[in-house]
Amino acid sequence: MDQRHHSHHRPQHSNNHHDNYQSSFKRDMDDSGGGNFQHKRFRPGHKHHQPTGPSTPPSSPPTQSLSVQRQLYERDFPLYKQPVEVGHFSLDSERRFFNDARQLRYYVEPEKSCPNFNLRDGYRGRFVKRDDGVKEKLDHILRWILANRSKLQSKETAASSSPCALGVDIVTWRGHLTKLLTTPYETREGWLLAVTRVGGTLYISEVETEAARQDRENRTERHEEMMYWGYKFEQYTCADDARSLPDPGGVVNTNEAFCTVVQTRLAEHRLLFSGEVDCRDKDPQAPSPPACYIELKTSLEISTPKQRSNFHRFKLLKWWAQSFLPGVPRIVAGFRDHDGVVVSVETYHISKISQLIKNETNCWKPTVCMNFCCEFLSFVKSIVTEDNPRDVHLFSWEPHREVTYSIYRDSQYSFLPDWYIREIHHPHPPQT
Ligand code: 0WD
Ligand code: CA
Repeated sequence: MDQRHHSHHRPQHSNNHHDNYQSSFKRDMDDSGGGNFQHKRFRPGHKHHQPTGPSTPPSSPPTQSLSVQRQLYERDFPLYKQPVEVGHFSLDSERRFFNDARQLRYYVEPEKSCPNFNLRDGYRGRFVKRDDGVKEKLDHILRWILANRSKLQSKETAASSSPCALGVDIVTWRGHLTKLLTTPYETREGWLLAVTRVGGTLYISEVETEAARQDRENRTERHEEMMYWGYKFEQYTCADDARSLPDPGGVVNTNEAFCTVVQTRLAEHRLLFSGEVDCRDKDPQAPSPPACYIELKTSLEISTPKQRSNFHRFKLLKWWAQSFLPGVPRIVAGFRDHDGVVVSVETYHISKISQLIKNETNCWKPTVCMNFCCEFLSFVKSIVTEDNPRDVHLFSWEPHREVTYSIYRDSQYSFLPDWYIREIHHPHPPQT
């Protein structure tokens, strides 16, 4: 077992995680007449010892694009602090926000290992689907921030009298970070990420690509139904409280959600993000969140070596990235046949996934995912220096390309609502 992957979440004290740093920033101009730092920075493949501190000194001119090539990110696993749950919220059947855990559900292990859940049941008559044409952007997270500002004003922030009002560098959805982690291995779907700096914090919110919009508007009936299957599996395995049982006869409403809000650090980037959590361990003795949380998945049953290999190379990458980020330790997967009948249920421990995929040729590496994400965040910090809610830097990536960006003011891309900007500029209300 690779020890580094055992200690994912633990701060690494021994060697500087910036050792062995190879820059993948790329300028669109010649590296002529640059200072010492630039010279090192842009020599491809050159290793150097970067001093600790900000990765982009103010003297360094902003770079124009960021390479996504895997080999640039094959270095030591970066520091990723154990994610801490700083709060949570719920969205009800009408998508209303509540600053509590009313939507948290409890995992109930299926009676048999071969449970025979029919995931098609209820699709026609007991399904309320969220309108995915409505773009909520970061609104729910922003609501949570306003309701919980005192919890964010950490001792650390107060002591350092940081100019950064929230005490974090990045605010985003976990799903956006998942996309960043998997980018070096993604060959099909690009992304657009809008970034705005306010009070020293960078807010990152996804913009739907034109291709994604077309896919969404042209889904087949079969695809629409299959999207329901995952939610139906949740209903078969989750109860509303620790003492009750699942109710497969109820309505599936995908407006409902329970989201955890976690704080962590990736190298020098202090992150605050939220992610939807399917359920928790119902044992009251279970470890505290996020360690008691369980991610639920469904996937086509694996019948051939080729299918197993593809599952390891593509699906486990996404599953690992999504749960690793918030520190969710387990995934329970329901394997189904083509008719939507679950034929087996298996548990995956996140900490064991890198071991599971080791013998796969051409496989993904956790360190590449994390180093790319880290470098993307450094890239964004170096470019988005204006602190203005009206400004958006739109970072754009398509498979086989580099990450590039464009700049907008008062455009369709502005995403921080007035109610948030007004409140966040007020002095932080005294704690009661
Ligand atoms: O409007 C949008 N485009 C977005 C909405 C973008 C990002 C997030 N969201 C909302 C989702 O509606 C959901 O409430 O944020 C919450 C989830 O955020 P996340 O955890 O950062 O997203 P992700 O990790 O991609 O998805 C987690 C789960 C999914 O589980 P699976 O096992 O399929 O990965 O959130 C659900 C889904 O169950 N989910 C959604 N539910 C309704 N509408 C959506 C969506 N658009 N996206 C993910
Ligand atoms: Ca899930």
